[in-house]
Amino acid sequence: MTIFENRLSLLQQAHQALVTLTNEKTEPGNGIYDRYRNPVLTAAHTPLFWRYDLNQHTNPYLMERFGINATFNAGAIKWEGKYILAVRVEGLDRKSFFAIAESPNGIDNFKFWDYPITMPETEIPDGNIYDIRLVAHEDGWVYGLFCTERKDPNARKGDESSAVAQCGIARTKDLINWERLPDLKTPSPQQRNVVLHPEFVNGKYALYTRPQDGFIEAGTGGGIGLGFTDSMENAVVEKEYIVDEKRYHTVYEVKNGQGPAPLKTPYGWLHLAHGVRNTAAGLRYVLYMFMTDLNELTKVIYKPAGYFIAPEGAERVGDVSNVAFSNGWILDEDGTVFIYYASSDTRMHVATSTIDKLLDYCMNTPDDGFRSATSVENLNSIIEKNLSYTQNKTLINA
Ligand code: M1P
Repeated sequence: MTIFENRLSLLQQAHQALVTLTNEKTEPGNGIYDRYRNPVLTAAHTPLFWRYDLNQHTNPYLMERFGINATFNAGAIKWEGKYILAVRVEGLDRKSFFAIAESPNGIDNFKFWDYPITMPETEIPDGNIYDIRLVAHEDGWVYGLFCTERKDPNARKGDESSAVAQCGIARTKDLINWERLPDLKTPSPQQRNVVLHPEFVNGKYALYTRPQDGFIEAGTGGGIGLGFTDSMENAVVEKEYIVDEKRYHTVYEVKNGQGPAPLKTPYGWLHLAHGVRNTAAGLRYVLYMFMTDLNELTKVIYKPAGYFIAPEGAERVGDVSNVAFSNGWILDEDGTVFIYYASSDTRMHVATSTIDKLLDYCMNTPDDGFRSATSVENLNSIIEKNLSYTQNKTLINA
């Protein structure tokens, strides 16, 4: 057996075992959602025929020719009965692109389509594209809004890292052929985490934005914004209304950003977002939830205190450690919600819940009183109820 044949056989066995691995819930969980034992996608899930030249004559050592560094921050949609992720795939060269992976059940057996998405460029080519949010809008198109990053044209000589982030827009009818539209224009010098609301609002398209002063710092940007545009073919948001602001001593005190598009429920729009705080160990990204009024989209009506999902165990370590990030979820017909989140800018996971549980979580979890004393009040109220209930039960049983 040649080196090539031996390596190919080992690689194929390992890849096949990985992509067909059955996932299972980790019990007992917190009652709000279930986490799963295995990530749903890692760099090793990408097809061997992406990473290797499989011709023995041109690649006798069966070397990687196009290494993949990470698969993370995926948009999500249910499409023709399949659970679809539009994954941010990052090569060893640091460039991200999008590729579709599909699963029959949403929790395992994700397989990449043969080719990544060929995203057309605008007149000013993108340096890097990432974090796509997929939305089936009521206008009939599936939109992909993503971050397009380009070198800052005003960077001083020698500064090779300053960049400008803006919102790129593309649309499709088949997830294969994408029409690129002009980038979103807003009053903010930079934008990331822009998400299309799935319905028209007073005949306009509504967009969640995240105004930011610099490439990293949100600065005076304030929080998750909402703006309106007449058209997506020339999307212009004149004014951004801050829906959910960053705030001192919370999990979103440095910055925050809308996750996937919100889900419509009879009680309001259900939002998943990420919040960032600073620590001695660097930035920490967690997910949190809130709800907005069905008709007044800028009005937050419920917001549980603290985080919903934080990176746990092995999730805490990766290319950018201590990060949980989500830009995709899927609501099934039976009310199951598949929450796709990435850990530490490295790999994708799923957590499952239901609309009923997420509503219960949002509507019945105490909100943040912003002081230690208010947290103790919230805790005492739970303790008092539980203890009096337990004592009453003891009396009844006596
Ligand atoms: O590295 C963590 C995340 O940082 C950015 O998110 P935000 O704009 O909120 O700071 C993004 O680059 C995101 O892709 C990344 O996961």
